[in-house]
Amino acid sequence: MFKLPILDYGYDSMSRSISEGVMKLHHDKHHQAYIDKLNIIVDANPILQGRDIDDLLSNIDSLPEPVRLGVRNMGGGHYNHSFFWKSISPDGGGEPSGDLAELLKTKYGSFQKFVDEFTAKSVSLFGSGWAWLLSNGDIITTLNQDTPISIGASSPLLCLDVWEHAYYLDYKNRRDEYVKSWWGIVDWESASNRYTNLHNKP
Ligand code: MN3
Repeated sequence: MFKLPILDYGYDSMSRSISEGVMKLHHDKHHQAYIDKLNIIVDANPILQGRDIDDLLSNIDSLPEPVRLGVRNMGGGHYNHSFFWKSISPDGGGEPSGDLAELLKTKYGSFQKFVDEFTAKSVSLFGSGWAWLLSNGDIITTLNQDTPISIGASSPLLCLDVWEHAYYLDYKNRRDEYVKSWWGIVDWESASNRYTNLHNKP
């Protein structure tokens, strides 16, 4: 059975971008709801049992048709939110260093140009979805709870939730202000570590 990950920071520690109330609601209610619905599907389908979320989502096309959409939506919701919590930190903000900094500079010309492009894609995404930085340096968006690991994309390093539930209570319709403030809590250290670990894989 899947469980809600415990955050290693306080709900009130992101308040320069996301209020305590939204953090709590988003984690305790929205993320939990995806897990509850995923567990109902897993409970009813032995073929899904004992498998981790990466395995299920990476092999989504091989799952039985009747459960595929449920795993895609509810499993994706669990995976994406888990990744989102790891993408932010009370000590976040600033810029990456090391190899990841080099990658972004090589690919976009400068860190600021990378930020501008990620911001533009996040703000202009129509409807609900996610923006991702991948380990090849690409910026992609996914709709609803779709996830890069289901579409054979490069491993994700960082993600941003641009569903309205992520920001509406703090920013109303001003998604651009939410995205702008989010750069101040981005956990570049964990993104850099993910990038380094991928490169050092045997
Ligand atoms: Mn969300």
